[in-house]
Amino acid sequence: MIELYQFPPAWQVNASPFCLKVETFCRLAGLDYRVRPTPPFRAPRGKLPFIVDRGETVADSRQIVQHLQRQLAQPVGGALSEAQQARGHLLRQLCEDSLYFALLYARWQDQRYWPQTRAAFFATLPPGVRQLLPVMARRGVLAALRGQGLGRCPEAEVYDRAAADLAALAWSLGQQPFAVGEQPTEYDATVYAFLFNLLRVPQDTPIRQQAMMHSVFADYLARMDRALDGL
Ligand SMILES: N[C@@H](CCC(=O)N[C@@H](CS)C(=O)NCC(=O)O)C(=O)O
Repeated sequence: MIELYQFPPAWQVNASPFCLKVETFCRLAGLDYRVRPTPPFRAPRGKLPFIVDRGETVADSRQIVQHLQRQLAQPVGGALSEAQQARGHLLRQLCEDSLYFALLYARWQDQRYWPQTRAAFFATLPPGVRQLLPVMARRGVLAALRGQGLGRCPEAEVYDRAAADLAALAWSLGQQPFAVGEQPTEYDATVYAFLFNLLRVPQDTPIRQQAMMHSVFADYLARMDRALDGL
C-alpha cells in the first residue's frame, strides 16, 4: 500500500496539480494507495506530494512516477517511441513549468481571485492559524512568482501567455485521443491533472475562461475519466 502525502481537498477536489498528477498515475496503474493529508512543511523538499512506499520515501511527482513505473510489470503506456517521449516531455514541461505559474498567479496574486483561494484552502483551519497562515503562504507564493518572473508581468501579459499555452495544448490534444497516442501514458497524468484544475475547479479565472473555449479539453477529460474508471 502506497502512502500518498498531499494537501487536504479544496473546492472538494484535489486542487494541487502535482498531487493530482500522482493520484492519477496511481489510478492509471491500478496501484493501491492511501491518501494522507499533510501540510507541505512536513515534506522532504518542502513541497507536496511525496510518497512512502514500503518504508521508502520518494519526493517530487516526477521522481515518484519514475519510481512507481519501475515497480510495474507493465509500465503505464507500455514502451514509447522516441517521438512519443519527446512530445510527452514537451507537454509535461508546458503544464508544469509554464501553465502552473499562470495558475498560481490567478489563484494567489490576482486580487480578484485571492479571497476565493484563501477561503478554499484555509477556511477550515482553527482561528489564529486561519488568519496567519494564508498571509505567510501567500507571501511565499508571491516571492516564487517574482523569482520565476511571471509575478512581475502586467496581468494582461500573464493571461496572454497562458492563452498561448492552452492553444498549443489544445492543438496537440486534437491530434490523438491521449497526450502521445491512442492509450493513456504517464504524460496523461500531468495533462489531466492540470486540465482538471483549470476546468473543474469552480474559480472563474481568465485562464479557465480561455480553457473553456477549447472543446477538445472537455472531450479529453471525459476520455480520461473513462480510462480512470477502467471503462
Ligand atoms: N516539482 C514538484 C513541484 C511540487 C509543487 O510545486 N507542489 C506545490 C503544490 S502544487 C507545493 O507543495 N507548494 C507548497 C509550497 O511551495 O510551500 C513536483 O513535481 O512534485
